[in-house]
Amino acid sequence: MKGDKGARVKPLAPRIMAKRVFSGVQPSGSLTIGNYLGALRNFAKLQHEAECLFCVVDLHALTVPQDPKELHQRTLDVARIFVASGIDPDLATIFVQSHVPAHAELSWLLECTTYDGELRRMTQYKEKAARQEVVTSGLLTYPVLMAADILLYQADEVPVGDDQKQHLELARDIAVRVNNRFDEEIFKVPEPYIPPKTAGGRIMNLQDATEKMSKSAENPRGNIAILDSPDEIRRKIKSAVTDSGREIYYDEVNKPAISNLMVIYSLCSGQSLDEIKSAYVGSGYGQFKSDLAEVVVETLAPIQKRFTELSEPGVIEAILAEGRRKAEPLALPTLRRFQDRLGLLALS
Ligand code: ATP
Ligand code: LTN
Repeated sequence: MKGDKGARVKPLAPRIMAKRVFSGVQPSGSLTIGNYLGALRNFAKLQHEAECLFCVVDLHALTVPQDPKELHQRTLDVARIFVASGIDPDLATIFVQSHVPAHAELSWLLECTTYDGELRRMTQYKEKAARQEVVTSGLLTYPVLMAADILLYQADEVPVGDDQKQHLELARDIAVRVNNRFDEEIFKVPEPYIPPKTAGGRIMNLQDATEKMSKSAENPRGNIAILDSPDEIRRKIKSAVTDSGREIYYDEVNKPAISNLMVIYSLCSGQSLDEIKSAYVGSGYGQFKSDLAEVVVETLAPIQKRFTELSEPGVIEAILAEGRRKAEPLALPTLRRFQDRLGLLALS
């Protein structure tokens, strides 16, 4: 966003872009540096080369129990973090999933073309279901809602972290199946945009380098939240688990914890993994961790500052209202065409 409080400079003419990009983030916890490095940072880059839609996927968060007040607050906060981390509402469309009812409508139609076996074998479903006392059918059908999000906008590309690969493959399978059934391109088949691990595609938990950092993890000690204070960041990095030995080099198999910290260091500082390795020859983990903490604090400081500025009442709400106005007309033609092909009676 350019300018002060609401004085936004509108682009002079609609931008004609060759590609359309869609991605979503759940308001299911406080966003982590994993979300930032794996997804948000790329959103901000892509907005300059594609027509981008970034969505706070509140309906997805309902697949596991949520406190209504917290969900409400987090939905606004995720949108604020989008903008604070560099997504410009004049370049990209930022909106809330439940504000465009077509997502839920298309999801139902797609559920009727998806097999239960396809959903039961999803890794994330199996992992999340194992952690719940009761498993809702929403948790099972969640990847279909994600497919609906993407297919509704005829997205060419979907920037996500590595954990979403399987869900994206399902979205592609569903698109191909529907297109084949009607012998017509009802849906564009989307391409994943997943950074390699060394470029942030899978940031691991600081307390357990075999687990991905996740904002809804029970123990927040393994996460660095984008909004953590400098002291919290220093404390969490100091207590991060390390591997045996004292040397600092990248080796995902034998040194998964140090490798993860090196990736975070590299992406926050702009230094390559080799440069970091050379800089810390003979210095041990202590110095490396305390420098890493400062690099992370410096990376997050401007985001935190912008987040606070965006907390003024009405600012983010106005951005989301405009986002919905831009998103809905893009979604409806696809929904209507699919309804028609299925034989549903048009509104008269
Ligand atoms: P939850 O724990 O509630 O499932 P999450 O932290 O996995 O949430 P999402 O809202 O599901 O976050 O994901 C938002 C985006 O961030 C997705 O593109 C996802 O792939 C990416 N992402 C999430 N965690 C990581 C991570 N540890 N490393 C890299 N990318 C990540
Ligand atoms: N399932 C994703 C969030 C998500 C998403 C999407 C990502 C929902 N709809 C559409 C990309 C495109 C997750 O849990 N990270």
